[in-house]
Amino acid sequence: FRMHRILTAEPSPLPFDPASTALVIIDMQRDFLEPGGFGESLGNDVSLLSAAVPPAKALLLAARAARLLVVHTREGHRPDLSDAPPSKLERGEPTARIGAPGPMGRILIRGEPGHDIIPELKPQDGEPVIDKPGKGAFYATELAEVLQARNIATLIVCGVTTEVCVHTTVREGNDRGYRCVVVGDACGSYIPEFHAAGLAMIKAQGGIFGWVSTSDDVIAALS
Ligand code: TIU
Repeated sequence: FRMHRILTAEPSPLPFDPASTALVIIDMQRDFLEPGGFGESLGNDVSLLSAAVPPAKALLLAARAARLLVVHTREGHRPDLSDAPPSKLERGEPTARIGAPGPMGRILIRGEPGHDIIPELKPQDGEPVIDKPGKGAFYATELAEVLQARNIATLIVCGVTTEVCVHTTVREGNDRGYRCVVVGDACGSYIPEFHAAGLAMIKAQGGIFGWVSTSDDVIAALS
């Protein structure tokens, strides 16, 4: 057992202790990754997210083997939509709005099939699942309490989408004092140039709000 390990990352190597590190998997839900859900209702080609699944699965298996805390998040709302602000419900010109019926149940609603995490990344017993009404995983959730209870200092973050929920969560985490490292190939976006720019923004200016690494480098550091 090595107390301190070094993760290869940009803009600089990141020392970390597995005992105080969590893998946070953002919103790998059918609603974003499969046709007929929220992502497609916004006009997106959801197949653009599928490349992130094998690296995220490999990361999940490595994190479990290294006994990291694994946290899964899901974006979604109460069936009565009481936790969804009108500004979110009314936004844009979607083909179907949040709460509307779709092939995977009501769009972005807790308890519906589309709200589930994809089968490849199904949470195990003992892995907290954080339900979040917003884009950031800290806003209006128990995430801070879950991390504090385990004395977590470093967050290894992956999921979808890079520039929306991953970015918002990392910005929130950075301001709360967590060292946040984003695993680029285990993230995905409907807009490839935003994925690339999103990763570049994090690590620019000396790592202005985090680090960027790869699934291979994280797995090597954990093994
Ligand atoms: N999880 C997440 O990123 N939610 C979004 O709405 N992302 C989009 O890119 N639309």
